[in-house]
Amino acid sequence: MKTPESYRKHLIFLGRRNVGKSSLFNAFVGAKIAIVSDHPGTTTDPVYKSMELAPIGPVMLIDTAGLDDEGYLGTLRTSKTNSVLYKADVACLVVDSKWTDFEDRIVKELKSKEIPFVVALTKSDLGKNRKLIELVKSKKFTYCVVSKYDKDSIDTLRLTIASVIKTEYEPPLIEDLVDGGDIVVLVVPIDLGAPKGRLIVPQVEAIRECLDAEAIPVVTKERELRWTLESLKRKPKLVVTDSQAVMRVVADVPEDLPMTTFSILEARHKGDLFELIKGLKAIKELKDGDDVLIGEACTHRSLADDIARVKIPRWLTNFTGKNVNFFVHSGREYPEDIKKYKLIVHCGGCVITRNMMLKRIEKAKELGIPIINYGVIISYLHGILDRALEPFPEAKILYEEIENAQRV
Ligand SMILES: Nc1nc2c(ncn2[C@@H]2O[C@H](COP(=O)(O)OP(=O)(O)OP(=O)(O)O)[C@@H](O)[C@H]2O)c(=O)[nH]1
Ligand code: SF4
Ligand SMILES: [Mg+2]
Repeated sequence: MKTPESYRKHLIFLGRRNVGKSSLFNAFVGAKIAIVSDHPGTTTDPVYKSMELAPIGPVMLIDTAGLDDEGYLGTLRTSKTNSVLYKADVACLVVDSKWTDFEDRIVKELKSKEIPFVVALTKSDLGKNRKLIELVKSKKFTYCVVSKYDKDSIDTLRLTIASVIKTEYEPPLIEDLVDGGDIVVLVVPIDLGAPKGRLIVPQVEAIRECLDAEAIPVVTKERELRWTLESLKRKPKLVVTDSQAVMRVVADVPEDLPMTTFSILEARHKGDLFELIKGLKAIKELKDGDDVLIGEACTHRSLADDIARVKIPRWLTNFTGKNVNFFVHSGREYPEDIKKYKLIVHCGGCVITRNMMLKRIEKAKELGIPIINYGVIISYLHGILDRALEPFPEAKILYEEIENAQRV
């Protein structure tokens, strides 16, 4: 249960109202978490439940409101369901007695978002889905015939869903950059923004991956960094710092010692480092009055000198000299309408899955909106991105090409 949400596969139950989504959700969980009733429109907001689901592993199950809901409230519910789609690694499209335009529309949406899905033909105990089975077969969809009263059918559905989940290569955070015996210095500021009594996800992950690689992680605050480096008998392989302390750290790390930031490691681990570097092209093209979206994947308490609301706008304004409008969006649901933005600056997305982050990047790419992450932009605006990209030579070449092209 302690697996962070960002490591869980997200399984979403979708379908029209009253088809039996919440019943299947509860059957998977093995408890009455979501309200079930014969009244259409019972589920209004997405319902989440994290659990271990063999053979998939840690999952986040998401029950949703019916997608055929009408009226103002209905539109609100369906738009919430739509925004949850960005989280899905896999979907279970629940259908009871008939296949309608709504199912076609949902399938189209799932395909366009490349979300694998299984059609659950439910309420089989009522014996009414024979024709539906033929139809779904003819459409060549992966399907399962189920009933909430038949435990075996629920087990088959679970295995079928597991079989369609994509298992893609996920670049590690740091493990492939270090070897056994290497010393890695991790710089972790403990300032007002640090959570009480613990470290944040990328810091914990980096420590764990170093240990997995049999490397030696040395954790220090930025103020003690110089002294830490002087105390080490062997030269470290790499220094990794929190982006916000990067200027101070650069000053204390000798030129011949490679360094980078947690956010740049996250850009590769959670997203697409190349795409997030390409977005830099937009910075010098910003004009007065342009809109810039600052996206954060969680709603944390904002501080007086908040990175999204104060620091990035200040640094970007100083760098460009332009009067740009900044909009901050925080939270796991991503805004549907991002067309107006000339640039998106996104956080490292440590609390969301790689798949969710890639979807955010993909959406920006589709609309032709450049996107950068905090780590890339902070190092860039402080003139040290070439240094921070040292562990990633190909990314560094791409960055140099962008810089050279803009110089011409
Ligand atoms: N016979 C039978 N009835 C079922 C089955 N699954 C669900 N139902 C019934 O269908 C009705 C709707 O079930 P829900 O699980 O609330 O459906 P839902 O899709 O979540 O509905 P909304 O939240 O309103 O969109 C309830 O009366 C359930 O008892 C099933 O496998 N067999
Ligand atoms: S703002 Fe982004 S990077 Fe920062 S803690 Fe939240 S999800 Fe993680
Ligand atoms: Mg429901």
